[in-house]
Amino acid sequence: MKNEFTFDELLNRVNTVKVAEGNERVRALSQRIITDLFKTIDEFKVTPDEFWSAINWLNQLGQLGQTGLITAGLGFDRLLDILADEADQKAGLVGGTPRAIEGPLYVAGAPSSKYEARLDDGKMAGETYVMEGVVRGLDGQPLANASLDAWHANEHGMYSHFDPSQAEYNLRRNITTDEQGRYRFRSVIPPGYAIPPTGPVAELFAALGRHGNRPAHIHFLVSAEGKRTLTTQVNIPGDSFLDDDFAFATRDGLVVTLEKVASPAGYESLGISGPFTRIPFDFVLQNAVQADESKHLSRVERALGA
Ligand code: MBD
Ligand code: FE
Repeated sequence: MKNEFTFDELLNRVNTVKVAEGNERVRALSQRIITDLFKTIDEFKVTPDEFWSAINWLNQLGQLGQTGLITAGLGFDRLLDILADEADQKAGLVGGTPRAIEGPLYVAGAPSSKYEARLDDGKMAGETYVMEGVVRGLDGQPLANASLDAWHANEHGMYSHFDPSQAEYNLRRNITTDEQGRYRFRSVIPPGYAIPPTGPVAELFAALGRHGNRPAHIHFLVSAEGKRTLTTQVNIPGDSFLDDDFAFATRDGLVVTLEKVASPAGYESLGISGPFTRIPFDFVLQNAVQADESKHLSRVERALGA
């Protein structure tokens, strides 16, 4: 037994000490990350004050539930999508609506209805829109009984559940497509999103000299029997952050077109009584390769084996 260590001896000891096999993959990944951090601290001469302020920052981040904001802002969420796209390409799984990151603000269990829904509570300021279209397979066939979750921010760029000032499930709904695979919903066009102005995320972005803005967007989780569940977002055209998203999540094929509609005819059941903006959009789902790909699950639900 020897308890005096050099840098290399300590690193080796940390990375190899064990009383059981543990999990081989967890051991390999943590060895790599610990080694990289040891080297970073040494090469950059990280001081104890710097190290402990970073640990305090991490604790704050976790306490505030903002880890998912940091993963998005540092590009990890988009990285996973790029790697998934590359793997799909190699496997010949191409076509359909492109995936886009889920983000940290999904909430399961939104009120559900057949074919149509209203997302806003009638109090949100802004431009009324109806987004509508068909959920299809790659063969173009409409998918009846597909399940579509839609969620977006309010006029202050805030999401219900995370913003206590909003009612439960405000601007969040689930829609089941009708026999022709159609869906439609009414809401108010959201503005962009900005990270909370104070706190650990704002501190890091200030230190990096970066902004924390996302262009206006609407999130979707879409699933159907035998199809691959799609997580995506569409963007509202004209936003100044469209090509400068802090989460690197906007995609070329996902900027919608806005149509001005003068007459509410045909939209009365959504409570529309005057001019509105129509957003036509079809979702195209790939075939599922494995059955569990069809489950209507968010990223964490999937990871935890729901
Ligand atoms: C959002 O609204 C969002 O969609 C992402 C990806 C990160 C932070 C806020
Ligand atoms: Fe969002």
